[in-house]
Amino acid sequence: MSEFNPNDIGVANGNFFGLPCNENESEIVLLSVPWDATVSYGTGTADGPQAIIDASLQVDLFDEKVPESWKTRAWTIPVSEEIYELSSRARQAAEDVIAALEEGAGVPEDNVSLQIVNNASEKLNKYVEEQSGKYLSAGKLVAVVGGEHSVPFGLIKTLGERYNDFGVLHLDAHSDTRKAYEGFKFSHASIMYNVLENVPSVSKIVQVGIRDYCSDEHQLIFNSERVAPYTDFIVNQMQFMGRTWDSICDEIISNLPDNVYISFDIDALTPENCPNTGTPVPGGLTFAQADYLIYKLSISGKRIIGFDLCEVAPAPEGEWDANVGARILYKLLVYTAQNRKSLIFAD
Ligand SMILES: [Mn+2]
Repeated sequence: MSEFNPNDIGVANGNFFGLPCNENESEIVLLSVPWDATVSYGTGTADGPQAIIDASLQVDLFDEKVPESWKTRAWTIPVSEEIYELSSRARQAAEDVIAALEEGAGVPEDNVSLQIVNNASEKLNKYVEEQSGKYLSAGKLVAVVGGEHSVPFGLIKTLGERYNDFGVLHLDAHSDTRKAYEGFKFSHASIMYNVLENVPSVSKIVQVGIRDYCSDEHQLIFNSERVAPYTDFIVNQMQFMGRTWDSICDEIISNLPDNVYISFDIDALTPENCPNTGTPVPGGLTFAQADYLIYKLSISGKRIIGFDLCEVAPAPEGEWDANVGARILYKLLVYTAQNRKSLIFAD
């Protein structure tokens, strides 16, 4: 710590942002989950965590609202090769399933390829649950970096066993409340459906930015007392009629209980911020709006208990997606550190 100069360029020490913190010293652990087994459109999110680590070394560690942010006690669990390979194998099976569906053929539940994908997803969930449980038991805060949006399920489920009541602030272009999309039980498009079904301690999911979802999802999110939908249209309408983003953020946050988990799908942002993500959609939040919403939550008096960042897909020809992803991740990390106070190294 004493030799670390936050004004220098980041050092590739395996940690996100090259932060000077080891496993023992850490109070936040970042769990990379290189997984894109069930993506329906563009692949590549399995390479997200490593690309964000690489891009994160270019992020300036100073944040005007969290001046000591470079002292955040965050350590990064090394990216698991085993999970990356399991994802690649499951992805091949998933392509067989998607091809059959696109030809109009039905895919029964006992289809071999479908079972390979669903079994792989169960294994992944177990891995994330085990890692989360290990570090939560050690008193640390756990955050997941995906990978596609199915990956934080194990963390949210594990938090559900430790908290009686918490909310999810869900930023996304999609509602992700489909039941077993394309037959994949743990699809990226089903993460919030699976949370509602399997994690009863989640009393409220507040969705922001959603603008591409189906009629069944509309029925569910507008009729469930456990969901507060702030669709992109609703939020834009408020602004067009003169509401400020500041007051909309306050309203969004007021729907959440005291303990809050943040689930950030990068496609919540406008597509120029994530051109290579799996399913980019026009519209969405600007970087500044998303930053301000998370910041406001962090100073709202509510307690952030974990977070994820998913669906960042690096482009073969440039690092823009990973660059934006790294900056969102840094905001999530340092605002959480400030929110939890004890997470900063004392001088
Ligand atoms: Mn999503």
